[in-house]
Amino acid sequence: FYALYMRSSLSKRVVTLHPSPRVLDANSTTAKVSSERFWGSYRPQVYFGMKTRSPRSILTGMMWMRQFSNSDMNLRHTCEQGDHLQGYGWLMHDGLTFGVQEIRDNDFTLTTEFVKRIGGDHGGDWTWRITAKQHSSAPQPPVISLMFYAAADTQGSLHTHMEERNRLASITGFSEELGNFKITFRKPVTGELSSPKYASYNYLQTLSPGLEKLTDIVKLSLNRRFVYSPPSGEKRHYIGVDTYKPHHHQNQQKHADPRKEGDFVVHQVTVQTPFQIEVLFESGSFTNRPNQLVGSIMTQELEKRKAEFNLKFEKIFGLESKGFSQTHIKFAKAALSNMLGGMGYFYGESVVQSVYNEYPLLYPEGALFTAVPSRSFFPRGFLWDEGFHQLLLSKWDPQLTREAIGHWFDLMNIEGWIPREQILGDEARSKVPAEFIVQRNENANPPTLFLALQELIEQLTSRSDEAVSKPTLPFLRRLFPRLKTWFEWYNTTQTGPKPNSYRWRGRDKDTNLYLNPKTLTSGLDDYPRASHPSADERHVDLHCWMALSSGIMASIAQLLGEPHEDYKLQHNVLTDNNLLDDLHWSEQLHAYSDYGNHTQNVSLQREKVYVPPGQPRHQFPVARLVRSVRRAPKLQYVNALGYVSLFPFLLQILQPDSSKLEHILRDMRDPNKLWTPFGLRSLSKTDPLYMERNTEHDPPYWRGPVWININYLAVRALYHYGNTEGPYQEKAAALYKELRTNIINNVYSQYVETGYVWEQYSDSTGRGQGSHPFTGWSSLTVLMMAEHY
Ligand code: 6A9
Repeated sequence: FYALYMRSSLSKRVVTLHPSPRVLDANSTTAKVSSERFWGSYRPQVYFGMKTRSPRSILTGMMWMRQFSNSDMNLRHTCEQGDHLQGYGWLMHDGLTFGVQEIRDNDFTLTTEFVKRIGGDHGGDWTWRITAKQHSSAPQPPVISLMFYAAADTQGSLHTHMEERNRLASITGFSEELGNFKITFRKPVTGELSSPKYASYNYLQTLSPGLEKLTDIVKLSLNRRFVYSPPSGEKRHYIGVDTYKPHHHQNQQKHADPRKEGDFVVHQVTVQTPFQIEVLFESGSFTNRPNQLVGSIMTQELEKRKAEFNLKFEKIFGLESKGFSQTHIKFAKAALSNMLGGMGYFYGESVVQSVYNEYPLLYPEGALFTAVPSRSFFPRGFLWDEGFHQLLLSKWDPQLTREAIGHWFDLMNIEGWIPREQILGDEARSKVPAEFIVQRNENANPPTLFLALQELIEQLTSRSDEAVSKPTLPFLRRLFPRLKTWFEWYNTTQTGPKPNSYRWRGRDKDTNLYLNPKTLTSGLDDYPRASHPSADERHVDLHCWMALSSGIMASIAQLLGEPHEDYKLQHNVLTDNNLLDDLHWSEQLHAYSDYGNHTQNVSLQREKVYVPPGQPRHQFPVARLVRSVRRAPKLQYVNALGYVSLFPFLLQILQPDSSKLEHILRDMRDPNKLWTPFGLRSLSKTDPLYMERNTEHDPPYWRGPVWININYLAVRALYHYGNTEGPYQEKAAALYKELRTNIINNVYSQYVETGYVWEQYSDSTGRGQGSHPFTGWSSLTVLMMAEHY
């Protein structure tokens, strides 16, 4: 009985939240407490949409499609790489009051702008302005349908108000947090002062069975029976949302979960370019507004915000005074703005598992205010990405950083674990394949939030604008109990076999299938580690993360007047260069290295296997790749040269006079090893696994390509060693200039050429590859331009 009891109570631990007071008050994101940040473009997964920072917000958004084109189904809504847009993203966004986005579709460009106006008790008003212009290459001005929508997430109500037969002129509504509100759809015009353009109107009013279904509902309701007949042109049938209840509706109702249903209203306007349309949201409790935020008033407001944005950008990053060209500055503004415009507010439950659970469990519901790596491919929170994001965002708006970090720490469980990938809510879950959803509580991810905290502390002493950094101290005080537990979690669950060594848990187990079993938890996925995962391993990158973290723990504890000696002591031990050399310096490689049960003599071999009946393609022998091990593994250094071997340098653990720096700087600058004209490649050209795929279906990822987060750390470390007295100072300073220039030039020219910032860059051609737009850590290029480290 006791064993059973223990088991069931242990099995609940993984889903039990940490008991200390939350970093953020439960009402911290409400309109009352934080009206300026209530509404925002907190839906990074759609091209254009806004919501409030509430668990069940009213959602607003826009879809669009081109009429009379050859390809029928070009409905755009969620950001999809498959849409093959020429580019899209925020060109300006202050993370607070306004944003300007440009979306380049095939024959036309949509500019989507918003401005907020605070007033009343519910977060105030906002206005959207959509401007459409055809490209000069377009054979004739395209006819486009914009579909504006509002959707209630299980609570709140929406009512339609018609003008003429089928023009939805406005929506009035009510929700718990917004109170009464009104959304008005203005008619399309060519310019601010011109009269309305010819347009056709449609609308749809229905119930949505879940927020992840909005695109499908619109698609299923489309009908070709409508006629577009401009005064001076031919009549043509166009596609519109049908005003009648769509047929599928009854079917869907049968399976619908009434707890997830919500009102869903769509206003479609079909009009030829060029045009401009405004949509207004007016809050019922905002009773003394001076005027409506439309037309010339909207233009004035936009101009004012743009000017303020430009001033603030120059004040913080100083790119003009550094002599960057206007196009470079435009790029940097877009990179920052898209990270700001990529802030999301997510709400829901993770799916988690510990060794004590037979099946995954649902984590308690929670909120996450976070930046995302990529609006298209992974629009959700990733733990170690966020530390890098906040390095940039904290320069712009430290309050935003404090709130993001606060949210992450409030998701910590009683053990001190924070799930690595946050897939919260149905909308987020619908984008992730099943095998990636479950998060396991033995798995870590680099504690990069310490980097962001380090920046916040530095601002306390150096920042001239004291009002901005002052709230950091009380913030740290509230954070501290959780921070201690988080640090302790790493320090106890990720220890290695020798004293003061560390080991990532959660490596791939099925070693036959992979050339090298992956270590997703380290963040460096397929970067080569010991060929045979075992408890004998020790990982040099994790050692360095812990060395860094213990130091920042010591600083924060000291700042708060808390006991800090133990952290300091641990920091001294972990940064002891002799210990580091004992644990991780490989004389054979002349570089720092992981250690473990390892052999280099592995390869993927094509093997015929018999697939048992019941499996797809059974009874036919099929060929697949299986790992063959030609020499037995033994305990030894892994000897892979690449990002992992640089960590003692990257995180500045090495003393400036360490003779190891000589080897590191030489390997970095060697074009046959790590140096490329586009930044440092992740794995040396000389490594046997360089650009090797891990399985038939798994191309190389961290085995050659250039990644900007690690390159940022490298540039920053070079800056440090280049400004610190020592035998390698000059060498570091020279490399700093070269590496910085290479990275900036390549990320910039790829942006100009392709329209996007990318997840990684080819080490042989510099071409952007992987997911795009990727304005997560690749946007750290801005900090390299500004030389803010
Ligand atoms: C796969 C695909 C529609 C991988 O940037 C986020 C992470 C990094 O933290 C990590 O270091 N990326 C890097 O190695 C992307 C991870 C994407 C996993 C989701 C599902 C969705 O299909």
